[in-house]
Amino acid sequence: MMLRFETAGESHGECLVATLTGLPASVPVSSAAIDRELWRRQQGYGRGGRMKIETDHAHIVSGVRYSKTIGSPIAVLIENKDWKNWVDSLPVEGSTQDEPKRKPVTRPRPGHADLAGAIKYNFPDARYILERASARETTARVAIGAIAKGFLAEFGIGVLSHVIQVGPAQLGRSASWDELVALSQKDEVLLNCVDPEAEQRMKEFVDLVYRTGDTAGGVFEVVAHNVPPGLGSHITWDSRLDGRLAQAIVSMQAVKGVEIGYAQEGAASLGSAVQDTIHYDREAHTFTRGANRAGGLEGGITNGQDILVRGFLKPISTLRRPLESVDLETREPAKAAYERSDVCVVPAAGVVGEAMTAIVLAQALIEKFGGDSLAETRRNYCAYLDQVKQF
Ligand code: EPS
Repeated sequence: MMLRFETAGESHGECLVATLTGLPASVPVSSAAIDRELWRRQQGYGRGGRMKIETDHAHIVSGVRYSKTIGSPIAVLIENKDWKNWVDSLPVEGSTQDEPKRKPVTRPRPGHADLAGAIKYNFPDARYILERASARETTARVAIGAIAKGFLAEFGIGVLSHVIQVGPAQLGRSASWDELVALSQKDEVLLNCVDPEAEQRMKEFVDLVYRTGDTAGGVFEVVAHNVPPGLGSHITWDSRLDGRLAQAIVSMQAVKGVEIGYAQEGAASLGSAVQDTIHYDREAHTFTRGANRAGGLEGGITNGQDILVRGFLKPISTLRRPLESVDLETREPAKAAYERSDVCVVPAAGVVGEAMTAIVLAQALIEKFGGDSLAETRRNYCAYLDQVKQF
């Protein structure tokens, strides 16, 4: 992979860290633009108490000078304001004398990484597992995704998201790119749905699950607009871009499924109704398609239509009315642990989905066009677009 990113950090540790290696030099980077994405990720109806503590800010410490990349690895730090409440129980150094200050989690939550992680890492309780498994980590992904978005914007490519389902409440229609742009510019985010009536139904469902001590899942859709044809490849399993996008989306906390285009609907339909027919516009000298049910990808290659990727989130596993579990110390039945939690995070997950999609597209773009400077990448990109025009 020519463009690589990595994150470090735990939910209640000092900070989150993210690095991005392999972006060409001279790509504009704005910490205000990154902070705007971090803010978007913190929004949404159904978020819990933690978001009242945090105001996420990207502190860029390397790889950027005078607001442009210099080709070296970029490192970003994001402070956990909550850390001050955890310094004593999660110290970096210390001895067993400090043990009483620990906050063990001995009643694993069904659906969380708690039990599987504790068994695997041989910890007597799940504290260290949940600290890293927590969706707090997605803050770092969004910071890197914002930089990837800035890079893609240099090629006219945009990546945005919206919520199409919360619990049983569905949007039930597609959204235009302009609607998504307008949504992304709002300064108040409810459920990040383009339709006020559907959003109201989603809100009512969140209210209902909140009242009953339960949680809500849902579906977000990421749309990548103005993507050139030809990213990704059919030639090997791991160069297929649909597979790479699916991995990126399913790697997100609480995401249990992914769909590219109208996959679910397609599986229940006839082939003649599913494929996007091919046409040719002689005046514009370009191929057109009858629809975009394939979600912009055929054979693992972008076909020039909008990329549509949906992430399916299970309801959050931390419940105010906890489920049956077992105490790891006593092995007796016990209710699962509860400290505090969100009730619905589908809008936030959409923003994370945008970040993951932007990173995968930036990787595919750099693989295809290379370049150590933005000018070189752009030259290669434009030459390819000329070739496509002449095809
Ligand atoms: C999370 C638990 C909650 C969430 C957290 C994800 O955190 P806390 O345990 O501090 O209340 O709010 O999400 C974030 C902190 C975030 O920034 O999105 C979990 O266990 O996954």
